[in-house]
Amino acid sequence: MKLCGAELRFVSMPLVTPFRTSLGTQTVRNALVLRLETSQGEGWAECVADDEPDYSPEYLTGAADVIRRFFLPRLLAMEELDPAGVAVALGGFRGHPMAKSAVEMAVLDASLRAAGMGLSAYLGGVRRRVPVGVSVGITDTIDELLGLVDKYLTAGYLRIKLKIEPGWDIEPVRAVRETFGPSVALTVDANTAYRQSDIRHLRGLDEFGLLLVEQPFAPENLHSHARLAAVMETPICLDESITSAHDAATALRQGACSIINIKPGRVGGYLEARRVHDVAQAHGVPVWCGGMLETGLGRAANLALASLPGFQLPGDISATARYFTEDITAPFAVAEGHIEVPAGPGIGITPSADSLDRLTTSIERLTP
Ligand code: SMG
Ligand code: MG
Repeated sequence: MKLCGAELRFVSMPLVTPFRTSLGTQTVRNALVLRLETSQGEGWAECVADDEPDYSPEYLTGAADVIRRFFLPRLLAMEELDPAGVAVALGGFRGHPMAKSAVEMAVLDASLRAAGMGLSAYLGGVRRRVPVGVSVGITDTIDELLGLVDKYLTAGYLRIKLKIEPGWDIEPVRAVRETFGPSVALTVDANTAYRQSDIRHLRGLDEFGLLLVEQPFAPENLHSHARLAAVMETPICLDESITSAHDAATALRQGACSIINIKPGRVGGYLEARRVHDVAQAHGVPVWCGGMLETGLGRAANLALASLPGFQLPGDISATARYFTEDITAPFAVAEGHIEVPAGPGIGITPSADSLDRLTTSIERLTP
């Protein structure tokens, strides 16, 4: 396969409600959509970087820049391009996993579309539909939080994840537990908001029977996660800390986590995500698919990833309507707590031209 050209597009999608985490409040999802033109047809992808470098060091316009300035010129110069070759060709460029993941995803889509194979089958998926959960942001009041959780449980979500930060942890978790009972699968995600000196406080979460506590400490701080894991009954799950299969092996060896949140963008692509899954499987550790408020493109590909056997917990792959009134693709809906894995070739979905045009704020074309 030869790469012939590319189109980089920014789209802007307002959120149905603001999404607040310990990192800040988001009211719009600006996304970078990539369309590759190859000798065998086109491939689509999105880059999941945020506007600002807060969740990770990457940010959206920076990702677009590294893609246009370094990644695409290198790939456009290659005679033979295949999905596994993308990470190899871009290996000399350090960092930028979300930008690399977007490029690899578009090459995967083009190549699998040409081969008539779906991403789930290619990765080794074993499920036609996957169990899903929902991530609930920090709210102004406990009442507001209870209203949201009630709405999502009624919609059928199989797991509720509460965003926490110092000052918004024990009380909201207690209120949700007391209101909805012990059978609700409940987790919390701190997005690195705590310090090692908070270990005693965090142990206070043990009484609520949570499935896991996600990323309480800084990404590079495996040591504090291991200290917490040693004294807490609730399993520790890492998100921001795991940027490769190698990281996953290191974290597991150090006892820093016993569950892993896999996000393809964070680890540099779907192929590395598969390797993180394999490392976890080899350790008998469950994984689940994280979310970055993806458009339908990333949502489709994440559903394929979550169809692998090691994805044993519901993912942050919610219905389109949880975030957007209009998406660039057809919407995904939840039925009985599950979303169907797209069955078509490649990532199994393409943008709808009308919606894509309506939501696009800028377009740029690249040729050899
Ligand atoms: O796509 O449903 C989604 C978002 C899920 O909470 C979610 N993602 O740390 O797991 C996480 C966050 C990262 C994005 S908000 C900064
Ligand atoms: Mg997280």
